[in-house]
Amino acid sequence: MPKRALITGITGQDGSYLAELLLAKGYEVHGLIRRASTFNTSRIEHLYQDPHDPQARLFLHYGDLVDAARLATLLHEVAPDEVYNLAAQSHVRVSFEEPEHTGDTTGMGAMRLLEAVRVMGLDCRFYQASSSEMFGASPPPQSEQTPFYPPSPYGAAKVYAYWVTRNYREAYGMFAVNGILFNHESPRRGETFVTRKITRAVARIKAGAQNQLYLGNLDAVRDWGYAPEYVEGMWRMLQADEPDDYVLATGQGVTVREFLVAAFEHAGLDWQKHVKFDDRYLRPTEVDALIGDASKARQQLGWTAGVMPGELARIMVDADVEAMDHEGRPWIDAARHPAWQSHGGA
Ligand code: NDP
Ligand code: GDR
Repeated sequence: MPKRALITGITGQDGSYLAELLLAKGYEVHGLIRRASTFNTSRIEHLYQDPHDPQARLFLHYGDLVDAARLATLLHEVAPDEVYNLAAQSHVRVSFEEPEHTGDTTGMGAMRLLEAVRVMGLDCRFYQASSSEMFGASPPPQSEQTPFYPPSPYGAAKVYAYWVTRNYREAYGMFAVNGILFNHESPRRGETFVTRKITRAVARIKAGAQNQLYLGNLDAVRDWGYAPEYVEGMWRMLQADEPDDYVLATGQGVTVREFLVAAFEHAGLDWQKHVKFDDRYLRPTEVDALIGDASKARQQLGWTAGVMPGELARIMVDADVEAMDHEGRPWIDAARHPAWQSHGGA
């Protein structure tokens, strides 16, 4: 019998890479998706299999982390060996605008899923997508021992989810782990996170489809790794002999400005001619520096990051330039549409 995994957030950046990884390992993969009025499965379209096909190993199910009853019925139906809780309202600045929704999905959502596993009496392993944002103002390097000081409603919700995951491990003996992941990016990164916003703008500026790029704080330091490597780390955490919590990071910190320079230079552009400041992209409280110490994951899981931030910037620019070449004018026209522009930045 193949192992069976349930992934919440399968339509997101990490969910799509994790689904790929687990399918390649022979798993049967079940994903929770939200009903939307338009298709929201573009990141996993290439993995789609007709469920009528007897060989199909990817199955999608409607549901939402705010709907506890649905989580219970779905777990009963799927009976997974491994559950990966990747779903969240994951944008830090948006969490200041939608603090209650963020708390409900990013924080309470994890508890609802853990509780559904418990009441259904399932013997399965549980991964919680915890975040370096939980460290907030605690100075780098941050490790599993660093105290949390969450600087946003998103960070506070993730701290709740972290502790409730540990509590279910300690109270009920569940194999429940926290992966405390530092920023990780890819060509599939959401367009409103700063790395992708930059690399996408570079491609559009190069193609003449855009001239200016508006950004907020360029001095923040982040530890940016490559998402496909991080989902491998998630899987390794669930294969360990004992449940435990692990930091995944590159250990290298760079400023937003340094990432920006690397991305523009890779495309032969001068960033100073195109980048402008806009205070709407500032946060009420900012995290100055996140640089992770992933020694524990290296020693106990044999996991290390291979792609460092400079190479990551080049990978992402190349992918956006290529996508721009393929998509051509209809894409440019869509991007000029006023409705798109009003949703184009966060
Ligand atoms: P994305 O924002 O790309 O994906 C989030 C996913 O969650 C999407 O599939 C989204 O669905 C889904 N989702 C949102 N709200 C709900 C809900 N109420 N019910 C069900 N599904 C929901 O995030 P990433 O892939 O980048 O990150 C994955 C997880 O890891 C997140 O929990 C994030 O907070 C955390 N994390 C991410 C890091 C990073 O650098 N990427 C670092 C540390 C932690 P839809 O497509 O319908 O919007
Ligand atoms: P972050 O990522 O908040 O670290 O959360 P984001 O890319 O949003 O911001 C990184 C840094 O860049 C600065 N910045 C801007 N950010 C955005 N989004 N847009 C801008 O225009 C801009 N200008 C400057 C920010 O102020 C910040 O300092 C990500 C998410 O994936 C979380 O879900 C995850 O938990 C953490 O990483 C680890």
